[in-house]
Parts: sequence; structure tokens; C-alpha cells
Amino acid sequence: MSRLIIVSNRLPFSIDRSNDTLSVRQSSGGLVSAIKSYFEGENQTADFQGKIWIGTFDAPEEDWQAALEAGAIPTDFGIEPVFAGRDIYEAFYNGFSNSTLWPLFHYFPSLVEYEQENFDAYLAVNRLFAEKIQAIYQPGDVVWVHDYQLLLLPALVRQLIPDITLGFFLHIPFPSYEIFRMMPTDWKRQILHGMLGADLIGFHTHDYVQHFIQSVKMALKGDSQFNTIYYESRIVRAELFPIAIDFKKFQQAVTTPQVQGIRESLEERFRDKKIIFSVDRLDYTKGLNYRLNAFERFLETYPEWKEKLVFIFNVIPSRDVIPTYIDRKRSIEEKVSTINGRFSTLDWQPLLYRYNHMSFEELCALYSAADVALITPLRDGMNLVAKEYVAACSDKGVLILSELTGAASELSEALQVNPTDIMDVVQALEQALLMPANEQGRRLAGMQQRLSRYDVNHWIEDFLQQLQEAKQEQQRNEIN
Ligand code: GDG
Repeated sequence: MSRLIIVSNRLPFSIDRSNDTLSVRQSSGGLVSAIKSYFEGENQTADFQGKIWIGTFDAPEEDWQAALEAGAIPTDFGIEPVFAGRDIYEAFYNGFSNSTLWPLFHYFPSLVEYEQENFDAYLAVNRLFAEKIQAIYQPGDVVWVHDYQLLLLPALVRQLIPDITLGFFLHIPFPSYEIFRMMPTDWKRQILHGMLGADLIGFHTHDYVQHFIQSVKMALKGDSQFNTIYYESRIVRAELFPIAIDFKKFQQAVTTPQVQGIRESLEERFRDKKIIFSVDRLDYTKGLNYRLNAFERFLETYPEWKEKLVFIFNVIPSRDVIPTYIDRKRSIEEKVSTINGRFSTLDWQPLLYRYNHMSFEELCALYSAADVALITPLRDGMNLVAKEYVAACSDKGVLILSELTGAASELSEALQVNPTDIMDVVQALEQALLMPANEQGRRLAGMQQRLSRYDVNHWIEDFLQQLQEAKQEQQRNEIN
């Protein structure tokens, strides 16, 4: 019997130290909710003897000890913290991860910083993770590494434990080679070599798989046939695994008294008004300024909608120590004031802007109360908010979705727009606000059927099963 070891940059919780008492706060975010649903679920076909999560802990090592002694660390599964010094973590996380890889992989080359020191810190933190895996590894364990902060890790682990079963999943886009090649040659090679240490590499869309294979061919002269890559006498598979949501959880949540209570008070407050809704982390990839411009143009073009709608525009604090993010926040807030200043009346404001975290119940209430969800990133690996909105809708709801998200290839019944084409977004808003109820229902039903059939448990089981198959294929290859 083997154990499943999940590896991600952050552990799925953080410690709150307010009032001298230690308490645990579960992190929000797609990866955490996906894996936690699986860990807590009962119908797991892949039968693991134990489950362990490795990740960094966002507080000093003494706090970890104190939290352990206070019994504040959850014990539903094993937890193995990785500790990195503050400066090195800063260069790894805000530096290479979020000021080099993030903008480059999301097609914002002009924002990319090329700092050798940051790459060195990135390598050093990936090494700390490799050492942690080596320290706890037992033969037969299955290791699943997540996301762009740990691209070098698979090869570092493979060097230490050559026959390990190791999968890797990338949650953000893998860009076309024309973008990827902008990175210095040595980093580019190390990153591809790092990822190829896995037995199976998963991506959200077919395009990302193809971009990766193309980059391996161009930068490493690797050989491939369909989705199989032959590299340094190993076989590595690159496959499509579009991340899914816990569909039932959202459908059930909207029927609870707590969520219904919040929804009713929202509907009471905005009686006779259509509710447009969006929620995103503060990030330039989410296209927030473009979205506000389109909303402003909508109010100019269709003045008859004034006082008949409200746009609840939620931004979740994120990375707001990085200068680009601080600048964006300022410019979003200026735009919100401009629109409200320009169009408000004594009784009405078009935009209700919030910059804070919401509870799960509040999020679900907003999903189910919203007549229109306006999800228009400039780039997004997948975008779970779009899927969650569809799952939480019952009697009504129209999804307007950027064609530049991974989710667009699955949610074909959404009104798809190009987020930089302001009039395209304006027309979609008009169409959504006027859409007859039967058409809303028909579009939602098509998407809901697909999302319920392939939920987050399928996503995880599918990945783990294909990982075992990839490993077996490799072993057969070694024997021959
Ligand atoms: C990355 C990729 C990919 C958000 N605000 C609150 C809250 N959330 C939850 C949502 C959703 C998740 O966070 C956000 O997921 P997204 O997919 O929309 O976006 P990223 O954070 O950028 O995620 C993305 C994803 O990884 C998974 O692979 O889809 O492309 O960029 O689950 O519900 N949850 C609560 N309060 C909030 O205020 N409770």
C-alpha cells in the first residue's frame, strides 16, 4: 500500500496569530479546494494508505512549533512544512515565480524581470522541497507536484530517487514557444529539463500540451510522438487534464439556509435591478481595467439601463507587495470612482466595489443571486470562478466568458468575448441582460451536465490512474 504525497508551494492553511492565540485559517484557491475535497471524500478508487501534503509555511519556524504544541495544526492528513529563509523566499516567490514566470507564461513579456539572483533563489527553494521529499519518501509512494513555483522540482527529485513515481500539473498556461523562448537559454533548458523529471505532466488545455511539446523539441531537441516525449532514455507523457470543480458542493451550498438568507437580503436590497457580478484575485491577467472600461461604455451606449442594474465588482487581495500589483490596484480604484462619479444619482451607484475576502457562503450567495457573471481575463490557465458560477446557478444566470481562458474550450454555451474588444463585451452584456429565461436555462443545463459528469474527483483519479499507466509503460520500456 502506498501513500499519496501532494506538493505545492503553500500548505493549504496559514496560521493566524491575532490576540496571542494561534488559530488555523484554510487558504482559498482552486488547488486547495480541489485536493481537500478529494482528501475528505469517501469514494476514492485509488486506495492510498496515507496522504501527506508538503508546502511552505508562511510564518517563522518557531510559530510552527508553537502551533503544533497548541494543537492548532489540522491532523486529517500528514503535513510536512518546508522552511525557507525570508530573503530567499522573497526572491523565489515575488521574484522569479511572480515577476518572471507568471507574466511570461500569461503573455505579458513587457512585465518580465530577468534577474539571475531570483533564478538562483528559485533553484534553492526547489532544492529544499526535493530534500524534504527525499527525507520522508518510502518506496511505493506516489508524488504529485503542483504548479509554476516548482518547475525544477521533478528533475531534482528524480536525481535523488531515480525510480520514484512522480506526476506534475501546471495550473497556468504553458505559452507558445515564441514567448517561452524569450527566457535566457540556460533557464529555459533547466525549466524544461526540470519538468521532464516527471513521469506524467498535466495541463488544462490541448494548446498548452502542444506548446510544451514544441518547446521541448525546439529548446532541448527532444523527440516526441503524439503526447509521448523521449528524453534522456526516459519516456514522459504530456496530457490534457482540465481541472474540474466539486460540482455537488456548489449545488448543495445554494440550498442551505445560510446562503439563501444572504441571497434574499441581496435581492431585497437590489429589488428591480439586474445584478452583474465578478470576482478575481487582484492581477493584471484578469483584465479588470478592460472590464471596467467596457462597463463604462455600456452605460454610455445604453443609458436606458441606468438605475436598473448594479455591478458587484469583487477583487480579492493578492501579491499586493509587488509594485506592478500596487499600481494596478490604484488604477482600478481610480476607474471605479470615475464611473461612480460620472453615472451615480442620489439613489443609485452603478458599481459596488469590494477589496477583501469573502466567506464561502457569501461567495455562493453572490453566484446564485447574480443575473450575469462577467468573467473576462486577458489570460487564465482555466478559471474556476466561471465553472463555480455555472454550478451554483439554479433558476437563472448568464455567463459572459473571455475566450482567452482555459475554461472557454469547455463552456461553449457561455457568451464568449474577446476582453480587449470593448464593443464585443458591451454587446454581450446587452444580450445577457435581455436573454429570455428559457435560453438561460438551456445554456446553463448544457454546461451543468458537463461539469457534473467530470467533477474534481474524476480529475484527480484520472490523473493518478494515468500516472500509474505512464510509470508502467516506462518500466516495460526499461525491460525491453
Ligand atoms: C489558478 C490559475 C486555474 C476566490 N475568491 C474567494 C474565493 N475564491 C476561490 C474561487 C476559486 C478560486 O478561489 C480562484 O480560482 P481561479 O481559477 O478563478 O483563479 P486563480 O486563483 O488565478 O487560480 C487558474 C486555477 O489555478 C486552478 O488550476 O483555474 O487559471 O490562475 O475556487 O472560488 N473563495 C472564497 N472567498 C473568496 O473571497 N471562499
